[in-house]
Amino acid sequence: MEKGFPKGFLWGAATSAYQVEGAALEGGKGLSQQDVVNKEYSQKTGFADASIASDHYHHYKEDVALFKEMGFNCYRFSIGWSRIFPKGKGEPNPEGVKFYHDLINELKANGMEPVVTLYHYDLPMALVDEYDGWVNREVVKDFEHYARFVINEFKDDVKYWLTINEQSIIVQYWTQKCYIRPELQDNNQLRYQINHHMNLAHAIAVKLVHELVPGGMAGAALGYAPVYPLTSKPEDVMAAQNAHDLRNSYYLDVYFKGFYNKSAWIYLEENNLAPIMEPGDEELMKEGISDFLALNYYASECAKYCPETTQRRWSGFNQSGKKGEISGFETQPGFYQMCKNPELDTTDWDWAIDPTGLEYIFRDLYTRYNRPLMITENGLGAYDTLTEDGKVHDEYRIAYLRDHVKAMKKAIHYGAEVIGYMPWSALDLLSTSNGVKKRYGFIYVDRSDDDPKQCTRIRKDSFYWYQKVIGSNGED
Ligand code: BGP
Repeated sequence: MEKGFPKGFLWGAATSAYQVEGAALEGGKGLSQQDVVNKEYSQKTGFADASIASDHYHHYKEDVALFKEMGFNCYRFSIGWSRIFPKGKGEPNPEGVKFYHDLINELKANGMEPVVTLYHYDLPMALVDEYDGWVNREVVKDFEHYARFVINEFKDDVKYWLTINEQSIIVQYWTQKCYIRPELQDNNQLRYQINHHMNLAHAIAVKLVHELVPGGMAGAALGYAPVYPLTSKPEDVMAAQNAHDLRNSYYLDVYFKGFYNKSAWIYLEENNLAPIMEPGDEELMKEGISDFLALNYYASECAKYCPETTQRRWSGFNQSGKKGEISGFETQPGFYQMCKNPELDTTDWDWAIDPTGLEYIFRDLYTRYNRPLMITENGLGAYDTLTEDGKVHDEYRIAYLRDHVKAMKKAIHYGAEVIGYMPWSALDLLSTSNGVKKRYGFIYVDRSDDDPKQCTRIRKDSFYWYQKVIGSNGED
């Protein structure tokens, strides 16, 4: 008989501060780089920006009540650095600190374990203005000040800490995830320099959790996609391995071994992309080994051979929400070229739908790193529509999530230790690339154009489906 989900399994869902809170300049909050990046992007595309998002800042009690109704026993959210330190450093903002205490108290009172992300793309803009943010090593010191304050402040109520969200995706889409001055945008080495500073920040946060939180556990939330070879030709298989080393192991080896993946490092060095390290960095990375492996899994990827003469390019993305309109695939000359997997269907935004990939990575990663696993994001972005009877029939989302829950269960059956599932997203929120048009939530947020702050909450069909899944501990 197939082994089921363990008792006490963490069932919940995820959000991040700037994508859900709104109130971008209320309660003493300072601007974050996402407030600025999104404002510029929304002016170009007409998509919504982060100023209102889902107005969770004002609706958090209602939201937590809905999470409880779904049966959540955990909830992943992030703390907005610029809500705590409006200028990125200095003295904390009492109203911001109070907001997160109120939210955490509400969660605890309703039986939910908070799973807290320290950093989800939203660096205080003041630090960008002062020294170019993550580009400058100075940021590590300010991150430490922020992380020490937050971990200490919430240590009695928070056991699970996620340090930094999706470093791998930040490297790929750095001008979207960080505010980068136009004059710096041609210097691609900075992608990896930023990532190196984040690795130092990550290690510091893990150490702080170990120092300050009795029984606390810490790890990064990594955006992870297995890479399949386009064909079984050995050169394609090698290209897939190269892509796996540079896009996955480059991060995981730091989190679990404390050093950079060798082959990825050699490729970066040979191509003048490797970060500059200072004495003591490797020691620090070795001291910040993660306790668990938190993965954001949406899709698998595919790679093929490409000769050294090919032009380098970085990941493109699909902005239109019409299949096949992806703007290009990452190409690392002589190493790999990403491509479409002809075997898999995709979402409207060209993300390959692959539940088997989840079983595959869980089994592989548990064998390789032997740490508890959790999903901190997984979900289907779609143009949901509110029907005339006030309902949202998102059977496509139910199908996607059901297959991924089944895949997780199979991985558990084959021995992987999986401790939690927090799909993206608890409620509709601001997409990183498509405003509020691309939705992921179990709860529909109806933003009226006349009164955007209204943000009415409506239970989707997937809400009721997930309620049953949680109620039966994954058996439904
Ligand atoms: C992950 C991010 C989230 C989230 C999700 C969906 O990369 O951690 O913040 O937004 O992807 O992406 P998108 O909003 O671009 O559809």
